[in-house]
Amino acid sequence: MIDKALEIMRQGTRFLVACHRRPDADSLGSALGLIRTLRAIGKEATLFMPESIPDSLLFLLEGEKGVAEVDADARFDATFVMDIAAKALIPPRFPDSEITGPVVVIDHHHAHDDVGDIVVRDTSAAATGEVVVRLIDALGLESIPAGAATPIYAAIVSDTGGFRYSTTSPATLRLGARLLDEGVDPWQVAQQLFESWEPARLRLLSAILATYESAFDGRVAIMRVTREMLAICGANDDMVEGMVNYARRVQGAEIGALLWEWEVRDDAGSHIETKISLRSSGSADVSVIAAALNGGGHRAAAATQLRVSIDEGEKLLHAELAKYLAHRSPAGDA
Ligand SMILES: [Mn+2]
Repeated sequence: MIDKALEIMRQGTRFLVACHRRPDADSLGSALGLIRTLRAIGKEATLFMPESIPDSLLFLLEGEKGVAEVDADARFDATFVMDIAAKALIPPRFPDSEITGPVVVIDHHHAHDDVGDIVVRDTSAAATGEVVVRLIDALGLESIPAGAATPIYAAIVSDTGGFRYSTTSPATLRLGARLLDEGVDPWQVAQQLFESWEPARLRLLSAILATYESAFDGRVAIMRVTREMLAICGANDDMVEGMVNYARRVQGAEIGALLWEWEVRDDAGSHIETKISLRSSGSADVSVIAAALNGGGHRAAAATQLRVSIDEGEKLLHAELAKYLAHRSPAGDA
């Protein structure tokens, strides 16, 4: 499908580029990389940005003015959606198909459903940013277009956990080197992405770490975050992102889990549901546990959201963990 996507990029003139719902560094970085590539080949490109961007990613915009809504009479030759594996992740207020034109998905996940009219999905890529570079090369451009290198680098650094995850391939590292050759400042990106915490976030980390409990003889590390903890710390939900990874780093823990009280607002007011984020430190496949709880994800990272209290959510999680771990030896070679 990459040929079809290239044909659309070459033949069209006006494009819309969107991230997935609640954009992260890979989604936004690859969107900006693609936008600056489209402009480099003489096209018009608009960033569709219906939600707020986390503070840690604002540096990537560099003056880019996204639009929160698209005019009813706007017509695009195609709309790209970056880093999206499921229809449920299409952003809010996504325009109708007569406005968007064909929807082109650029992604690296294993798909959950058939989102998109044209799909460029490379599951060997560590990040969608890496797929964008494949498009740049396939277009025959001699170098990474101006303004594209830093967002693409941020996409890759973020999705590989700083070139640490097993998805980091020789090609990923070569691409990292190539992006530094293009002038990317690695510390600037790392500092913005990982080392610019508001004080409230550090207080929240401290509160979450204090809830740590070891379960199943240390094979599972469980932490939680409640609305009350967020309020006391002056923190918001965006700041919870990534906290589950601290559970994964406990020695002997095959699985790290974070139970998260989540406020759902709807016409009837608001109510509390429980999100459960799961991480594997290696061989455990947490997508199996998430799927048993009506969620999804990958082997290494998965999640679900249940219409239950946090205590009830913990009970349900325990029951699924018990089933899953019963079939595995603690050494993890089941
Ligand atoms: Mn990604």
